[in-house]
Amino acid sequence: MDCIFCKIANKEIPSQVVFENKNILAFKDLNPQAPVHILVIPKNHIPSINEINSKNSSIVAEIFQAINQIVEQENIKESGYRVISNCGEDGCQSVQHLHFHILGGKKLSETLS
Ligand code: IU
Repeated sequence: MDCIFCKIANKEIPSQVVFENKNILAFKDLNPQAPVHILVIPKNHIPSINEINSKNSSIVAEIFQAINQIVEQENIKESGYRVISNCGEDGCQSVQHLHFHILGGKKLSETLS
């Protein structure tokens, strides 16, 4: 499958990895929108939130546990941060492999849209 985040997960394309376990990879976003901008992905291909179901949803809990470790590691746990997953065209999802943005390291905009 020609998916860039699958290739990053498989280490066919290099990335700046900040966290990894059996099912999850987290790496620095190539085009950071905040001092801390990390993407957290399942290693298995899931296109977006739209494809989360009873068979694969446990990965979402695993990802949020990983996020909890990552924000501690990146020293933004106490100051705060934002987690975003864009979905579909109106959500401006540009990579069709489920990913969660962690943004922090500065006071973020109050507007979400
Ligand atoms: P989006 O939610 O699908 O718009 O986010 C995709 C993100 O993936 C975006 O912030 C890109 O900068 C980032 N990214 C990356 O870090 N490395 C890549 O090789 C590619 C996109 I393609």
